[in-house]
Amino acid sequence: MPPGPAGGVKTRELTESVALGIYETVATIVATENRITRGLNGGEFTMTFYPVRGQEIIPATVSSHLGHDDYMVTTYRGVHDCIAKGIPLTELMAEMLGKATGTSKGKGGPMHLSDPHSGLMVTTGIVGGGLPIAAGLGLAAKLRGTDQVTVVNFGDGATSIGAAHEAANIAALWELPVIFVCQNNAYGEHTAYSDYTRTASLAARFGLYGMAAVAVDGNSVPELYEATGEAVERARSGGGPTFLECMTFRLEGHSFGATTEYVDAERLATARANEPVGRFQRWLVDSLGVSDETLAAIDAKAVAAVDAAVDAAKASEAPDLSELQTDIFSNREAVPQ
Ligand SMILES: Cc1ncc(C[n+]2csc(CCOP(=O)(O)OP(=O)(O)O)c2C)c(N)n1
Ligand SMILES: [Mg+2]
Repeated sequence: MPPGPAGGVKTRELTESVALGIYETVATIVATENRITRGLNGGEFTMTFYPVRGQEIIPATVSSHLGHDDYMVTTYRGVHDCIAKGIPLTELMAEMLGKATGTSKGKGGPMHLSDPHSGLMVTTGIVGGGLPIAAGLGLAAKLRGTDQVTVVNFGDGATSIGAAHEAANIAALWELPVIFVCQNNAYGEHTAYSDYTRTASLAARFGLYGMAAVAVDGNSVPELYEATGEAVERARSGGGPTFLECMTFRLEGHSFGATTEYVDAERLATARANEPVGRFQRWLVDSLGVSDETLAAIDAKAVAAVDAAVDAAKASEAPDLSELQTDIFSNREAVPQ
């Protein structure tokens, strides 16, 4: 990627047009999850899938401050991040369905999405593995002298992994342009937050490395918009990293088809009543005067785009067998055949 200005700097005012842009991304995320769920439930296709319900607005909002040249790193629970960063839907769906027209010719699949063209650099299934990669991307941008920002998304559980702390420490020390976005959904797989740590505040814990760190309501677009805007501005202007603990709740099981009987029923009911997409819609209507018809039109457009992307992906071929060992090693000669 050539060095140069990222070009995504926006004003921090959450205007109607910015808010509706965020809503378009949210609607696409919702339509994608609904379409995948329908396809999996009906046996139309198979894939591993990690629901993102409850976390939709976090990347949609942070990405409204980013440009194409900025980087993002995410996890297996990352379809919302991939969409928000701008991976073209047709290539995204083709990759998730293992087709040759996918971002990695169908060889990465839903757990290993990568599309450097849109800045979504890596998706990893190694919990906590994204943070050191993000620190490396941040260091690269700093050494090249660009103003590119790297956003790394990870779960609350990842903060119990050593690599996360190594990355946070070095990012703070070297003032790297990295934003650590912890999507705290209150669970690490089937383990509740309070069953794996006594840390009351992850923001407070990571702030001790010497970087700006704040907990935000991960279900509030205005709050996220302000916090993520400040973090992007700081990183872009050489002010170093930020840790954002975005508080939310996982509304589905850990993975597609998994049950939630271990989740506290009262907390789940409260979280469902406060779920971020409906809350954002109400805010758009009540605070900005956006009409229900406008939102419905955005929803319909998103559904049509996702349906078309899935249709195109389904019509694509699977990768040819000859592709099995291509694009894997940078120096294939050095690999024993
Ligand atoms: C290094 C490593 N350890 C364990 C696992 C198994 N594992 C998969 S998902 C998960 C939970 C991670 O929780 P969190 O970071 O909160 O992310 P969430 O699934 O809630 O998005 C674990 C432990 C893994 N993939 N990688
Ligand atoms: Mg979690």
